[in-house]
Amino acid sequence: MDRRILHIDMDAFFASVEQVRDPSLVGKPLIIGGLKTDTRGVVSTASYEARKYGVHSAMSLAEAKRLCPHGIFMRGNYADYSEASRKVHAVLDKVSPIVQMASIDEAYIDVSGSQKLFGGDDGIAAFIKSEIRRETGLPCTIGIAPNKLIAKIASDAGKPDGYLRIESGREAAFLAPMPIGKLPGIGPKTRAPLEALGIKTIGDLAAWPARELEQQFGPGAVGMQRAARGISNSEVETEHIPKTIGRETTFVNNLRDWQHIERILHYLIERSMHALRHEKLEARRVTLKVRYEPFDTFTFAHTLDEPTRVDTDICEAMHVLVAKAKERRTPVRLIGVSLSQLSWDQRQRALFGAERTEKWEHTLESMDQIRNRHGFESLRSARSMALGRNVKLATPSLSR
Ligand code: TTP
Ligand code: MG
Repeated sequence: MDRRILHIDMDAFFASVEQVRDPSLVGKPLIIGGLKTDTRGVVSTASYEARKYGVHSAMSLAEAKRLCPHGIFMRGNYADYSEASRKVHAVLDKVSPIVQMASIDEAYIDVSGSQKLFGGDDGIAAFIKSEIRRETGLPCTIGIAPNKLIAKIASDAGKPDGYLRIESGREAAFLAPMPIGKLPGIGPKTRAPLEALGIKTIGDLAAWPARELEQQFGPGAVGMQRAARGISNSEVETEHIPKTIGRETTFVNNLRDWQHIERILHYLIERSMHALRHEKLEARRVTLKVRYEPFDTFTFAHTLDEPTRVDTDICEAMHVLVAKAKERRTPVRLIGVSLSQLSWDQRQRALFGAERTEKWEHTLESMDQIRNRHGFESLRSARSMALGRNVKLATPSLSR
C-alpha cells in the first residue's frame, strides 16, 4: 500500500475566524495582534488583503500600522481560535485514526488507509474542506503527498483555499524549481552560504556533489540533501491527550490543620502543573479531592473561563474550593488535586494573556527548565517551602 500523507493548514487562521464572526470584515485588510492605539506588541496574523501591503506574522504593530494605515486592527479572541481548532480536529478524526495536530491550525494525517472509503486523495480533500466549511465556515489548504515533508510544502504552495496532490515519484521534480528557503530547516543562516556556492533552487541542492556539501556544512549536509530530493521517513505521530493529570497523597496521621493542608495542596498543584506543562497541555478544570475520617471521599471542582498553564490561576481557584472543603470539620486522611478538560497548549498563548499572565508564563518556563535540569525540588514556591525541603509524603502516586 502506498503511503499517503495529508497536511492541512488553515488560511489566515485568526483573521478568518474573526471574519466568520463578523462578515463585514470579509475582503478587508484585517490585522490581529493589537489595536491601532497599542504601542507595543506584534502581529499574530493578517488577512490576505493586509498581506498585500507587506504585513505579516511577528511584525511589530508599529510597522504594520505604517504599511497599512487603513487596516482594521484587533487584539483577537483566543478562546474562539481554540474552539475553532477543536472543531477542525474533530473533522480530521473522522478521516483517519492517525492525526497529529502540529499547531493550533495545522495537522498531518496518515490517509493511506482511508483511500477506499473516501474515493482516493481527491475525495478525502473534498470531504475535509467541505466538512470544515460546514462546521466552522473557515477556509483551509490541503497538500497530499507520499511523506510529511512534501505534504507540508504542497499545502504551503496551494494557499489560500487550495488543494495540491503530489504523486509518488514526483517529489523531487515538485521541489526542484523552488528557492532553497522553502525547505524546512534552511533558514537565512544556511541559505546565505548555500547561495554563495551557487545553490539557488532545491533542485540545485539535490544535484550538488555530496562531498562538497559535507565539507562545507558537516554531516548535517546528508539530511539536507535527502530533503532536497524529497525523501523523508518521519511518521505521523498520533498524540494522546490524557483525561486528567493530578497528584494526591494520604497523610500518615489524619490532619485538622487546614493551613498545613493548604501548603501541601500548594505543593501538589506545583507538581501537577509542572507535569501539565511538560506534556504541553493546559487545563480548564481543577478538582480538589478530600477524604475525611473515617473514609468519606468528597470532590470539589471549579471550571475556569479559559484553559491555563499557570500555577497561580489554579491556586486561586483552589482557595475557593478549600473554603468549601473546610466546612466539614472532620480530620482529613487524604487530599488530591486533579486537572482536567485538558487541551494542547497552543504556542502563541502568551500573546493573548493579560500582562500578569504573560510574565508568569515566562517565569514558569524558566522554572521548568531549571527543574528539568536539577530536579523538581531545586525550585519551589515560598508557600510550599513552608513544608521544608525535600517534602516526603506518604504516597508513591506523587512521583507519577
Ligand atoms: P499560520 O498557519 O502560520 O498563519 P495563518 O494561518 O494566519 O496564515 P496562512 O497559514 O494562511 O499563511 O499560523 C496560524 C495562526 O497562529 C495565525 O493565524 C496566528 C497565529 N500566529 C501567531 O500568533 N504568531 C505568529 O508568529 C504566527 C506565525 C502565527
Ligand atoms: Mg495557517
